[in-house]
Amino acid sequence: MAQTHYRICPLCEACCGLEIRTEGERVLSIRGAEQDPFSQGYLCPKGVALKDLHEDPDRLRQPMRRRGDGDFEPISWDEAFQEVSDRLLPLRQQHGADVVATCIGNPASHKIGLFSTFPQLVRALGTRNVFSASSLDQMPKQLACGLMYGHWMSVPVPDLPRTELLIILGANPMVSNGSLWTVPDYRGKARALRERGGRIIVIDPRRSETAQAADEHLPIRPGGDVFLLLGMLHTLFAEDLVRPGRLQAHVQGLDALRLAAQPFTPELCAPHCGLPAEALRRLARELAGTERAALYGRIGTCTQRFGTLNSWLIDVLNILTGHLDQPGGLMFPKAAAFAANTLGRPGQGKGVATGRRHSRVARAPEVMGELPISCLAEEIETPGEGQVRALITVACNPVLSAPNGARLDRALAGLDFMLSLDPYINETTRHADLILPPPSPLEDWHYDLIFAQLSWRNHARYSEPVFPADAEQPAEWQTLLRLSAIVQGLGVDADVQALDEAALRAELQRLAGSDRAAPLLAQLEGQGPQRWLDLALRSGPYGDGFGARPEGLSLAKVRAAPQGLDLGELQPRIPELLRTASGHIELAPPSLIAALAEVQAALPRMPVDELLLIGRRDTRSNNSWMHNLPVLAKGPQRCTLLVHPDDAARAGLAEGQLARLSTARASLLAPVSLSDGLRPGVVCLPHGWGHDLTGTQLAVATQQPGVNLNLLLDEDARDTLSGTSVLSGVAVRLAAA
Ligand SMILES: Nc1nc2c(c(=O)[nH]1)N[C@H]1C(S)=C(S)[C@@H](COP(=O)(O)OP(=O)(O)OC[C@H]3O[C@@H](n4cnc5c(=O)[nH]c(N)nc54)[C@H](O)[C@@H]3O)O[C@H]1N2
Ligand SMILES: Nc1nc2c(c(=O)[nH]1)N[C@H]1C(S)=C(S)[C@@H](COP(=O)(O)OP(=O)(O)OC[C@H]3O[C@@H](n4cnc5c(=O)[nH]c(N)nc54)[C@H](O)[C@@H]3O)O[C@H]1N2
Ligand code: SF4
Ligand SMILES: [Mo]
Repeated sequence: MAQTHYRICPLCEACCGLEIRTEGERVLSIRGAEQDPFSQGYLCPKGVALKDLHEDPDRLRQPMRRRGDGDFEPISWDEAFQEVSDRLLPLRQQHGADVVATCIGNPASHKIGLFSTFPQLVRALGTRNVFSASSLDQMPKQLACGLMYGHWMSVPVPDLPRTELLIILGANPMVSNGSLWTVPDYRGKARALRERGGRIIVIDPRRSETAQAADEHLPIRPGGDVFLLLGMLHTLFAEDLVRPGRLQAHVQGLDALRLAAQPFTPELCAPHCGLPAEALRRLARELAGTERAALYGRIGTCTQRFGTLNSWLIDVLNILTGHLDQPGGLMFPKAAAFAANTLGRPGQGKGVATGRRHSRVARAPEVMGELPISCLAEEIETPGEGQVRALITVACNPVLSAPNGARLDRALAGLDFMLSLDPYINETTRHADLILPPPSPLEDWHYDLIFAQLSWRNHARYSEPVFPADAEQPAEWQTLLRLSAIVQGLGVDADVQALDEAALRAELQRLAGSDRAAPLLAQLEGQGPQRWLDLALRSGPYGDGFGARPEGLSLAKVRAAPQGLDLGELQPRIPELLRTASGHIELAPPSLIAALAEVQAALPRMPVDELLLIGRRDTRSNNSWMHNLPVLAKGPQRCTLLVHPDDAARAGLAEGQLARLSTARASLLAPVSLSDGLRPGVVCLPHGWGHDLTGTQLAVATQQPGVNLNLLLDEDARDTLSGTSVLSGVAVRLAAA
């Protein structure tokens, strides 16, 4: 008999609610769930591809061990954990804690089991060598927000339903479906904005899909955002447009900011961002002059040399024009569970700090407990005390996703032991001695631990598994807890449920005192992260307080609404949300003000006339890992190099011809696709391709391998404040192949 299930899509930040029809073990259809209060029926082709992912014969269903000849063989879970114990523990004993590095990737942010339990493994390991995809992505935004508002996860999002002017800088939500902004059906919401008379301006080196659906497109020079933003800031002060409104009482550092902005006149900044000075002034005036407006910036502004400054300036501009924490501006979601900015004393906290440790080789500072992923290869290669000889990867594919993947690929081959938690034998995990697979997403329950904190509207949604997992298959939290137990010397057979229970009891004692811990524990529902979720929901801002507010939320209540609970539109949250030591919004964090000196030093040097490479995303891709799914892989090759006709003519290139693209790091060949939507002098290639390495098991992806853009990029190029790699605006040479 056919059954209908409601399931939140775990593949991208949009978190769409899906309606999945099944019969027996088969998926019959996947559609957007119309009644979902949050995504209202929206889905993209990747949501439909969950069926292919579930059925993919290449998706691992058993632990795999690499043999001497390089081939993988399936082994039992017991054997696998024994192998970890036999190989990891002696290395730690001999070389100390830093010998093991960990690296966690993008899908972990979509998996409560991974995200909530991985920190325990890291704590058990006690290594400073903690890496993640954050330093290829959003770290600048988190650092800037941490410094300004006091917590890494206090990131404001556009209040799209109520805005009249949306300025988008370095983001393409039409294709990416939003990032650090959970906004399913951006397209529909953007259309509604324009239909009610609002405007959208997109600032992007390429006339992206988002720019095509906007009122205006400004083709900025890649990497020029810091100059654009400083030129706008200068204008606000110069033209007396600074009006923080309600936030006036809650900001600090305005004078320092005014002083810092002084040198950056639009005339000085304009050539560096490749836009006329008048455009900078006009943008500042429009932002200041529109009652409900939001300036939103994303990955294009983060993966740059001045990524943290960009992220900071974006929020500063919103604040100074009265658009932060205001309806129609940038607002802070209030998540039902796990949001640190709803915990502890409202209005004040400890703030954030960086640089408590440094990487061994480059001396790069720790940020949010992590070192830059671009330092991983050198930490493996460089001999000496603290050298990394073992690696645990969790849901990441840095051989394709990190700069100079070729170097990392070589480094991984030299490790003494590598363990990967991953469903595929791909470009990275082919180096693993052991791969431990997750259940299929359809065999796992789901709750968005992260993205509810970044959502266009407040909500609480939980999905049950669609299918039961194989009896042998542990949930990923169980795998991680078992690994932690092994590392702690508790053996391969430790009772991980009991360990989890002990941790939960300790947390309850901390929250409620030792007398109340036991009865509260007895009230919590489920096992593992489910109980932590129940605790977070019940003690959270909408919670039932364990009976104190009977109408409030609990896990049972959220589960009883399979299509999700709507918690209403975004509400102003300042000062309650602040967790800075001062209890104010820090407009001028000293480290950021100091870093402006580097921007100033760049001003006298006029940009040279060079070709700059940027990236792009495609609806049918998800970074590096969904090219093996037939429904997404079909159709024309998408790993093409977009070239402006003028630049193509100069290089003697025509449509469809192979171009050679080179940097100091590497050179690769890609088919040219002419596009007058690019700013002249900019070429554009997607990342996540290059599936032609031997030893992977990706039957579909290898048929259309594409090329790895990251081979061209320099692993040493970073935003120094956040450790985030420079992935955009990189100078390249272009020639006919
Ligand atoms: N279909 C699909 N969706 C995805 C993903 C995917 O791979 N495929 N990946 C997911 C992930 S992990 C993330 S982090 C999000 C990212 O989501 P977004 O931040 O929306 O990322 P992109 O779509 O890459 O859009 C970045 C835009 O920045 C522009 N850009 C490049 N350089 C510059 C610059 O120097 N300045 C400015 N102003 N703009 C610049 C690019 O042309 C591009 O249009 O997408 C997520 N969603
Ligand atoms: N040049 C360039 N490089 C980029 C970017 C760019 O814009 N330009 N974008 C960057 C960004 S924003 C990001 S987030 C990174 C992403 O970097 P990564 O996280 O390294 O890359 P993904 O391609 O997302 O790889 C995800 C991995 O997780 C595995 N996986 C999928 N589902 C599960 C699961 O349920 N459990 C487990 N254990 N594993 C799973 C997949 O098989 C794959 O190996 O790439 C970055 N790299
Ligand atoms: S936009 Fe697509 S991939 Fe993202 S959550 Fe929705 S259906 Fe899934
Ligand atoms: Mo990302």
